[in-house]
Amino acid sequence: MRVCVIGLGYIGLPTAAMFATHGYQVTGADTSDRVIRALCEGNVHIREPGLEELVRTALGSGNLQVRSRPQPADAFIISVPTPCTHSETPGASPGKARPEADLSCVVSAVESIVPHLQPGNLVILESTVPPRTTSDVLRPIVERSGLQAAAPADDGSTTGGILLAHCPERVLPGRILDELVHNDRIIGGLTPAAAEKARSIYASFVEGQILTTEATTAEMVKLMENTYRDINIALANEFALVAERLGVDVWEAVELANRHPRVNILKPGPGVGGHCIAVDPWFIAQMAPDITPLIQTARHVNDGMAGHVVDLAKAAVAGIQEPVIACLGLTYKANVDDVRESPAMEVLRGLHEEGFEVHAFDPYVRQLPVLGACLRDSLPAAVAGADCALLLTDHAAFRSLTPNDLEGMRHLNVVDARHGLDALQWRALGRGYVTLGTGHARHGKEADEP
Ligand code: SAJ
Repeated sequence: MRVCVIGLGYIGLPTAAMFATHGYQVTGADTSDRVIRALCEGNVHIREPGLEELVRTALGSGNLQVRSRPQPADAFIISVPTPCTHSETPGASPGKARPEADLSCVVSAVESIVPHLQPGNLVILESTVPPRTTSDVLRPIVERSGLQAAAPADDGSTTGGILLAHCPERVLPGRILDELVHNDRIIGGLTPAAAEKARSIYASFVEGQILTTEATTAEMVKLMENTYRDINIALANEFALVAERLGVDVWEAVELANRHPRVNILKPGPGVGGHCIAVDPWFIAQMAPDITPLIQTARHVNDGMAGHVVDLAKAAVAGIQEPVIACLGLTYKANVDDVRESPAMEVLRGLHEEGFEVHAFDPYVRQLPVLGACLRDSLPAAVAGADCALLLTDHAAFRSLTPNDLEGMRHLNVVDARHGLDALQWRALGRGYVTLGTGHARHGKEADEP
């Protein structure tokens, strides 16, 4: 059976490689020349544990081919980005302040397969989309092929029409290969026959349960999962702000509260990044803006945390002439190389707007998409002459930092926005150490000589 995966990004590439190493003839298509060139040379453009080996095995076996255009196949899997459109983005509805899904990549990916569609083909959308996208946006495009996407296959036959399904990816960056195999999978078919056909191909490598439903429910399930997490992170962030005001250590309080058997409060931090959790709640809100105040408020609470971290850094360098701030960690979470929607970028922007000189270092980042900060290639270079070190991402490499690692600083002030450092060790210094969500942050501090 031939599978064509459109979009060779964080999800599409591992998925293509999985099918190719489980007996399918796979074409991976991507519009980016850079991606195709890298893969043709055997290089994997995404850092993810185990992915390079898997892709090389798939390419080496001849079961995975990469192309700049889709090829005829029995099953097409669409795995392209669905970012948010903001009101200022070209094409966004005028006067809309609320972000909405930008479906342009999904639309052009589906349009690109229409000329190849044959009766009985399966089309699966993996990209995260607003509810009803499969039925209201994809179906009419697929039917431009002259084939029906809904009716003929209800009796279980695959002749006559196109089988259309939504099968949202649910894997965690950093654990993608493991979760692709072991997580339960939700498949929503436009018809039961479409869901069944999609189930049969994922069953080649999925060891978790495969649960079938209809397409709009599957779209909603995916969005509900990430919205649930966003709202719970917002709650943790709000607790952190209250704790600062009241002189409580939120980290200790959360740990104690989580001893309750039915409580699991998440971690406060500088905000929520990545291409999923910071975006997906808006896809629900856009379908029902008048009845989703909780979802929208949570988004605003999480987005507001970057500004709060800027204020903590500002307090830490108060009184210092022409202060320099060294930002450590730029990716949206620990131990990944992804800066999409990273709250660290908002912090850099905010510090720059406040007029601070900003140096930045992240072991996973070689280019800075934000103007106004200077990317350094090592920790010592980033902290040299700085008046405040601001931990924005708790990469493993940063968690064991000691004051000795920061000895090049002009003033030894440390703001830990992740609770990533060993608080006991740093607090024992009795100077210059502030953690987000603690009473220590409330008071700010005097700048100390190292
Ligand atoms: N974060 C916190 N506090 C926490 C947990 C996370 O501030 O307690 C922040 C992280 O630092 C990061 C952001 O939230 O900036 C998101 O990180 P994450 O690890 O929670 O999630 P993602 O975006 O890497 O992956 C999520 C996952 N969804 C859920 O856990 C419900 C993953 O399973 C999805 O497949 C993925 O979104 C996706 O593609 O939708």
